[in-house]
Order: sequence, then structure tokens, then C-alpha cells
Amino acid sequence: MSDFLGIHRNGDVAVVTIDNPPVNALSFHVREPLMQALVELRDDASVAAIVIACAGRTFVAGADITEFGKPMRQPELRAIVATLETIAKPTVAAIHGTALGGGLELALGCHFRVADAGARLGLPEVKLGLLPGGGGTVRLPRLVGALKALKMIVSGAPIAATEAHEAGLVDAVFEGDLTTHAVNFARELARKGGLFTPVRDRDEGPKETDLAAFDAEAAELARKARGLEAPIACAQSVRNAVMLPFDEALAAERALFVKLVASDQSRAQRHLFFAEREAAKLPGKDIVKRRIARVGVIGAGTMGGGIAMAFANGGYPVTLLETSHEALQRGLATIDKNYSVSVTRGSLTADAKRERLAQFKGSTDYADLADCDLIVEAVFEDMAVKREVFGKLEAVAKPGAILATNTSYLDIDEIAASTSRPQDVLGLHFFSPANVMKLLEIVRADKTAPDALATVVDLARRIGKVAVVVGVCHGFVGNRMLAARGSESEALLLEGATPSQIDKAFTDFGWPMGPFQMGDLAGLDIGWRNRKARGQTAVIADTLCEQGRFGQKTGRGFYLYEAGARTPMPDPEVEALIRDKAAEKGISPRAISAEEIIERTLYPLVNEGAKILEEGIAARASDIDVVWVNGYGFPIGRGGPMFWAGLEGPARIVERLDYWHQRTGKDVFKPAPLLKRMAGAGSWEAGG
Ligand code: T1G
Repeated sequence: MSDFLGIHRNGDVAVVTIDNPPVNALSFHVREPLMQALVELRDDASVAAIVIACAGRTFVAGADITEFGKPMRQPELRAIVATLETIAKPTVAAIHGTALGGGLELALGCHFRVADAGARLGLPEVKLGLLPGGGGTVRLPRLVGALKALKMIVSGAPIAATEAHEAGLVDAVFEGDLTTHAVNFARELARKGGLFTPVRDRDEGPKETDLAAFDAEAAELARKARGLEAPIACAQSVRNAVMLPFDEALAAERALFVKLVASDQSRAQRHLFFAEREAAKLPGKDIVKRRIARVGVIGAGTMGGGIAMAFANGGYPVTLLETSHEALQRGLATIDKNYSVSVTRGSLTADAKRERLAQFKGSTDYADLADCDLIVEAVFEDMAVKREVFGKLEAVAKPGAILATNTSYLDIDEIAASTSRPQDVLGLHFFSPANVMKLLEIVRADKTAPDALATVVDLARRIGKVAVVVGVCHGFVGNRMLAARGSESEALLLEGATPSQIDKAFTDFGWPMGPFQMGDLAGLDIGWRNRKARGQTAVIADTLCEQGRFGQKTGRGFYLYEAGARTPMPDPEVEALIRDKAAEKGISPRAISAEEIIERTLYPLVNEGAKILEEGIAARASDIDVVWVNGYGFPIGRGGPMFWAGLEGPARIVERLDYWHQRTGKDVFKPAPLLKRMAGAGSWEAGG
């Protein structure tokens, strides 16, 4: 039929096989022959039933995302599904791997769906700032009910084949040769004959909807959307499926889709989809990776314990080393408690907890690290301590073992130079809590061997982390830019803004929380210790810490917190303190707009990103976006700081940075040459 689609007959059953590696996306070159095949097989009297299957590792994983934003070539998916629903003979989708987005919508166009036991089915369009645009919001509720459909579509999370079977989405689940099962299933239907009802005509699902429960759930989901348009549109479209006749609901879905696909938010989220995949690509082809069978973690504190859990959760046996038995037991007890919390929440079974804990081997003897293929050090952030640990590691680590440090800002070249095997040394900068946060900044030191790097990039994917490779500089990409973003926070307070005003500018922008609330959550004493270590000061934050105000953990920081509560309340004492410090510096307070707050915090963030690109610390602007979205809560609907700069207007950013540079003389505002070029060329790449 075509390079991307084949038809073979199994007696009177025709099997249409899509073959568009790597994920059988419904690109134009698939859609066209598919439409042709369906029309031919519909009208071929010798064909009693049709099976749609896919070659390769997965069923159709959606529409081709690379085609969005371009004129859509006909036939579109909607037309293919509409044609499918004109076929009277039984049609069966044979689903293996994943049926996602347009892939599930194609399957919803069939009378029946059968799945491999390991298959996963979902409509993840919301993660791309979209809603299902091929009828998914109108057909899915007809099979699984409106409430289930709402949850699946607004979360975008796929469900397992067994759950899909229980929900009525899948008609049968098979082990073994799926296509053969599907052909037999289809033949049996054809033999039985009768009328086969397209999903569009199955109205019972929507009819049974408890609208009050539906609206309550939709309202709760809307509350969590934090300014993202797609979740709201998804909920609206599923509600239309309940309230409107099929074709009206379908047309309404289309209108919402057309609006979202052109939105900045969806462009931002599509950018991030590809950016995360680009970030994992290293220069150089076919680098042979080192074998990782066992991982060692040195330090069972907050970071070490979380890192050990991340590897155990990824299926790796872990040797956890501490200096003393007490410290080790404390660390293991915390890990056990963390897993118990997950079991209580229902996100982990008791069996799974037992299996994961069985992965841990505790030790206080460095010799027990001799069989580890990767050893991650997570000890106190002090160069002398780090060098001492790497000195001991040298004596026990086997040849070829990768030696990683979890430092969040120390010079990894200096640590590597303290060993005789710098080619095995790199940074694995996890974010707290390390078993939860997705981002992993992989720090390539000067002498890090390419195979060591490729090994840990691959390993990151295996333990569910989003990896970004960065070079060595103070604070790497994330913390270095965080310092630039925060450099004006104190000045803004002294000049008249309040902590809650600044935090509101950030939450209005789309952040989960602002810098002061974040500081209180993380603990103000951490920043205080770092500043003291580097001889730096922050007059207000230092004073708060001298008063024992470390944030949530002491019930007061920049905000007040009721006992055990996390809700920040403005504290008149802090505002008075700020006024006093301003008076001491002869600064008279003035009104400060949210716009100015964003200019003096996020424009320096972008500017520092440009400097990082100039220095080659990050390989791509999109890598910086992946770091900030996955590690620092930068709003996904904005695409990350570098993508956002394109939306905000690089020329305006340069002009305002210039203004603040003139006015304050501060380097953080001096526009980076690359940013100026980007403003002229229109993109980071073109400006590069
Ligand atoms: N379109 C185009 N390219 C895609 C793609 C897609 N839908 N899915 C994956 N790729 C590319 C990806 O960029 C990478 O390329 C390679 O395939 C392997 O992907 C009308 C509006 C299926 C779970 O959101 O979630 O349907 O980097 O590294 O880890 O309603 O890919 O090698 O050059 O991710 O094994 C809805 C998106 C689309 C699913 C496999 N579908 N894909 O994960 O491989 S919108 C999705 C995934 C839609 C309709 C609407 C994952 C995966 P490269 P990978 P993986």
C-alpha cells in the first residue's frame, strides 16, 4: 500500500498495519494511505472484518506533533474516524505499547478495541497545551462515562489495559500474538453478524452522568490549572459531550482545538516536549555505555536518602554508606518512612515497598562500594570533605566505575583533579526531594569521558529523570540563574515592595509560589550558610536568620505560619524590619508594579541564561528551559525562560535591562551580547 502502511488478508479478515517508526505518529504520509485503505476495504465485499494494527514497539502514539502550527494536510484524523464509522462490517483496533492521543481517537473510531496486556491507553494532549482534537472528548465519555473521561483527559495520564477493560474502553485483553487474537476476535464478530454500533451512537455513558459530581470534579481540576487554558477546555469539551448532541459537541471540540493549537501556551508546551528529548542527545554516535548493575550512595541524609530511593525505584540495588551505624540507621529509617507515606497515600503497594527496601544494603565500610558501577557522593557541601571522600573512593572503586558528586555548586574539575581517574568523575546534581524531582543536572567536567557521560544520561532516563548535560561553573545552570533572578529581591523590598507583593507577581505569572515563600519552605538558614561561606550578605534575610526566623520549620521567616500550617501570612514585624533597614540605607519606599518586579527578576534570569549559552555551559537554549521547568517550577505554559524571552520580546528585554543597568550599574542587568544578537536575529539559535 505504501512505505508506511500495509494491508494483508487473513482469509476474510483484512489487517491494516501502520508502520511509521519510531512511534507510528499519524503523519500525513500515514493518514493518506490509511483513508484510502479504509474506503477500499469498506467497499470490498470479500472483506468480512477489518483489523487496524501497528508494526514496531507501539500502536499509534498520537497525531504528528511536528505538523502542528503548519497548514494541516488532508485527510485529517477527524475525516478518517468519520469514514471508519461508516463501515458496517466489524472494525477492531489491536493495541500494543501505547495508544495515545490521535492513536486512541483512531481506535475509538473502531467498533471494538482489543489490547495486549502490557498496553497503555490515554489522551495526553493536555500536556501539550491542547485537548483531544479527533473526537476523543466526545467519544471516550460514551464508553467509560463522563467522570472517568474527564479525569483521563484533564490529567492526560494513560491507563493500563486491564483498567481500560474494566472501564469499557477495551473489549478484550490478550497475552501473546495480539494480531492473531485480533483477527480471530474480528472473524468471530463477523461470523455472529448483526449490527455493529459505532461509538458515536452509544449514548448511555453521557446519559448516566451525575452532573453535580461532574461539575464539582471539573471545578477542582480547574482550580489546579494555575492559568493553563487546556485543562479548562478539556473539561468544557467533555461536559459538551454530556449536554450536547454528538455532532454539536464534536464541532465545539474542534473550535476549542483550533484555538488552543495556535496559543502561546501550547507552543510553549510543544517546545518543552521536544526540548526534553533534545536535551538527552549527546554529540557523537553510538557511544558504548558502561554497564550499571549496582549503585553506591555515600551519605544517607536528605539528599543521599532521596538519591538512593531514586535508584531503588528505578530497579537498581543500592549500597548506602554512612560514617556511623547510628547515622545509617537514621537514614534507612527515613527511607522506610517515606515509602510508608507512599503506601498510605496509595501510590505504592506494600509489596512494592518491600521489594524496594530489599534493594538497599547499608554499610559503614568503604570496601563495600567495591562492587558498585556508579558511586554518588552526597556529603556535606565542603570542598575539603568532598576531596577526602573522593580520596577514599579511589582506593576502593573498581576500574571503570563512575564517580559522581551531588554538589550543587562546587568546582567539579577540582574534585576530579583530586583523583587519578578524572575521566570517571562527573556531577549528578539531583534536586530535593531527589526521589520526586524529575530534573537531573549532569555536570560534564573537563576530563569526563564521553562514555561515562552517555552512561549516566541513559541511566537518568531509566530512573525516570529528565537529564540535562551542563558544564562546570558556579551553580551550574539552575542555581547560577537562580542567583541572578534573586539578586534584586532585597533591593525590591528596600525600595517598597513587600514579600507577598513580589510573591504574587510570581504566582500571577504562573509559578507555584514566589521566591520568599519558596525560601521559607526550603529554609532560610541554607542560603544564610552559603552566603556566609562565600562572604556575601543579604541585609534582610541575614537579619531574619539572626533572629532564628528560618521559615516554615521555625514557624516564621518572611511570613508567619500557624503551628504545623504551611499557609504564609504577612508579618508586620518583617515589614517593619524592612522599613528600618531601608531607612538606615536612606532609601525611601515607593510604589513598585508587578511589571517592574518581573523586569528586575526574570529579565536578569534570561540574561544569565544567555551568558551561560555564550560560555557553552549549556548546549542549547532549550536545555535551559528544561532545567527551569523541571527543577525550579518555571511555568510550563511559558515554555521556560529562554522560550518565554521570545514571547516577551527580546528587544524589550534588552531595552529594559539597559535601563536598569544605567540606573543601578549592576552587572546582572548588563545585556549579554548573545541576547542582543538574539533580539536582532529573532531566535537563540540564529543569534548564536
Ligand atoms: N509526534 C511526533 N513525534 C513524536 C511523537 C508524536 N506524537 N511522539 C514521539 N515522537 C518522537 C519523539 O520526539 C522522539 O523523536 C521519538 O518519537 C521517540 O519518542 C489530534 C492533538 C509515545 C510514550 O502526546 O509520550 O494526538 O527525539 O523519546 O520515551 O487529538 O514519545 O528520537 O527525534 O518520547 O519511548 C498526543 C507523545 C499527540 C504522545 C514513547 N500524543 N509521545 O516514549 O520515546 S497530540 C502524545 C510520547 C494528538 C489529537 C492530538 C512518547 C511515547 P527523537 P520518545 P519513548
